[in-house]
Amino acid sequence: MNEVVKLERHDVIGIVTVNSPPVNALSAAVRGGILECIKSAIADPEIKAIVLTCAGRTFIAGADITEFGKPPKPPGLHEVLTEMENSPKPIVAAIHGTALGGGLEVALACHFRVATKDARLGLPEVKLGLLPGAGGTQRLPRAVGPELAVKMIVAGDPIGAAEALKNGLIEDIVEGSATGGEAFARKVLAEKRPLRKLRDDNSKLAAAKADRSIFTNAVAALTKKARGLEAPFAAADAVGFAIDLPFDEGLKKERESFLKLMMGDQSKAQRYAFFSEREAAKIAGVPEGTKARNVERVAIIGAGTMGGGIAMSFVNAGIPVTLIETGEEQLKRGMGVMQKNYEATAARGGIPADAPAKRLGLITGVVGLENVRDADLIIEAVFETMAIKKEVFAAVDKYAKPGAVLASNTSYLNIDDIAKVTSRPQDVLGMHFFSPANVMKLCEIVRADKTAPDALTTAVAVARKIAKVPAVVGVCDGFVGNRMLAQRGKQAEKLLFEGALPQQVDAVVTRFGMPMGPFAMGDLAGLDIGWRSRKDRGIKSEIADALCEAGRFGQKTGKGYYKYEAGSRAPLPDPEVEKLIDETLQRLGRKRRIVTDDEILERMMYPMINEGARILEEKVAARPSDIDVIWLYGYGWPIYRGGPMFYADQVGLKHIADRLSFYAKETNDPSLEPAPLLKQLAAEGKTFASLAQTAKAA
Ligand code: 3H9
Repeated sequence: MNEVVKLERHDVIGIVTVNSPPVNALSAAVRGGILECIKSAIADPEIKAIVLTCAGRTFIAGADITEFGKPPKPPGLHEVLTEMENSPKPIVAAIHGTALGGGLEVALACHFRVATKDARLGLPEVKLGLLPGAGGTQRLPRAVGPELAVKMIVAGDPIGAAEALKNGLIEDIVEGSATGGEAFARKVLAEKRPLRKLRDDNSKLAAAKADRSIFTNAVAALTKKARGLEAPFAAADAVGFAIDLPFDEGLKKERESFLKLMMGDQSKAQRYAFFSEREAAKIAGVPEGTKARNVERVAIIGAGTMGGGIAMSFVNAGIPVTLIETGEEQLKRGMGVMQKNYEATAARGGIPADAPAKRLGLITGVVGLENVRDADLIIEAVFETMAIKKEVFAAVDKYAKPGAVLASNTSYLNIDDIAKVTSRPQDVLGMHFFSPANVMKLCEIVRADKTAPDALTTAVAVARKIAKVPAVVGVCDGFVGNRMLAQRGKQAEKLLFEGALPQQVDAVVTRFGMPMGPFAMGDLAGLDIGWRSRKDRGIKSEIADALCEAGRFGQKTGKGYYKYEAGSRAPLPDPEVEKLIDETLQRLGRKRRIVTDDEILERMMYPMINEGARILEEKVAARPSDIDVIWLYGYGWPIYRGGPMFYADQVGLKHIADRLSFYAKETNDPSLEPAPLLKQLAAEGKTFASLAQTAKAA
């Protein structure tokens, strides 16, 4: 009927097929096409039942997110769904791939739903800072009951076909979506099944109407971790409307909440994060069509905390790993840690009971670097010392097969220097995982001077395959994330010398939405590491040094910037630390002043943003959004604030540049002077986002 939706007739069955790659999102053309095809099928006297299905890799994956925030184009999705639900002829949604968001809402407006066995169905709008806006919050509870519905809507995670069948979301599991849907439609006709309009079916709401605690308990559990976010709470309220209000009223209130969230800052930031993550997978400067090399086996050198976590990430994705250590003892210890970790997850119900054995079975533990021979990708995760890394890479160069990608998991060392000890610098790059590597999603892919485009493409593809979010960065000390973090650390420390306390600084940072402040983070990592490194380099940091001299190494000694009760990781403010800070300042002849929370926030955030601007100037990151992805997935930056560069654009670059100049003078710190790029954008009244647009236009 139009270029993206067509209607065919197989005798009495009308087949409406959406074909709008890549994910059949509900653009205006798709909405218009569906509406027209459904109307035609209803009008065609030969057609007795209708199947709605999709071509390509998936059923409709949702509304077209790129249309949000722009003037709406007709027809609206509601109009399409009303036409479908009111059809006098049965409509069967035939689902394969993912029926998500508006896609599932389309299916819920059909009278029947069938799906292939690997299909996934869900309402993930909350992850974009939204709630389902086309009846999902009203129809899903009527299909599966409010308890499961609120779980699916507030957590946003899809369910599989088997669970969907068990809970009444679909009627049947079929072999192929189009053929299975057609066969099911014939069955509906043969059995003269009555049309099931979910809007009119309140049977599954009765239990929650009678006992509201079923619903409220589920909501309380789901929103426990939603600190700072608006959408999960609005979504839970909307499911409540389904229980309390007639369908049409619930629908109206759902729509109001949806529009409010869509226009709000949080959803804007979350939609930006969605596209930034996908943009980051596109490597700047790599010729289009560059193919990734084949990776079937990975060797990981080092079975310590990082090596073990990386190994788990690969086997979790079903990719076999050769885990290499220098001795049996180290190997045994590393394998033991992984086993314990898997068993704890299985005990919590996070993975099936047989998963630990299966996953550990994919890891072959061996001693000796010659065992890298079979691997297509080799990741070095040994001690962070250049001399050791060089030794390992020289040996790996001897044994690795031609074309294998050689990656270092270093968090700051120069990959160019590492590549030089091999005869194949084109195959060498960095894959910087974040601790705990089996949990944290970020992987900074470090492009060295001579790294070949297809080696880079391989690293990015592999990272995505193991469910990491890759971001390509250039060589520099600390790469993007840790380099910016160092600026924050420097200011945090200075704030203590001016009168702030660790708990005040950390509270400002956590109130902003970060999971942890710099001092709690220091206690977690261990303060002795920095102390030793400062001693080696002949550098002093009076407060941190004094803490270490008093045996306060952080969580591992039960005290650091905070004190910790036995067995607890909760940081407790410690008067002894305040005393120690006072004494240190007195010794240095300094006076404490009142430092406001506003100043703390500015001095925690703006120097990092400034460093981000320098990183862009030096082209260590290709796009501001890549920097944001790094902070979102590597450091727990709150998703509803989009990332540091997005946040900077919201605050205004002129304000940030002015404040940095002010602090540079006020605290006598020339490193705080705004970077030339920041200054220039501020002067021109531009944003960091404008750089991405210029780059795209180029
Ligand atoms: C909604 O539905 C609101 C309604 O309740 C109310 C309406 C009134 N729109 O992820 P991939 C692009 S909110 C536009 O790499 P995969 C994506 O940017 C929506 N574009 O593939 C990428 O483009 P490019 C609720 C979209 O196989 C390409 O498709 N739905 C959309 O790894 C491939 O994406 C969701 O939140 C979209 N909705 O994963 C689902 N979706 O190639 C969001 C994708 O230029 N989508 N694109 O970079 C997903 O979760 C994943 O894309 C999906 C496929 C699982 C579908």
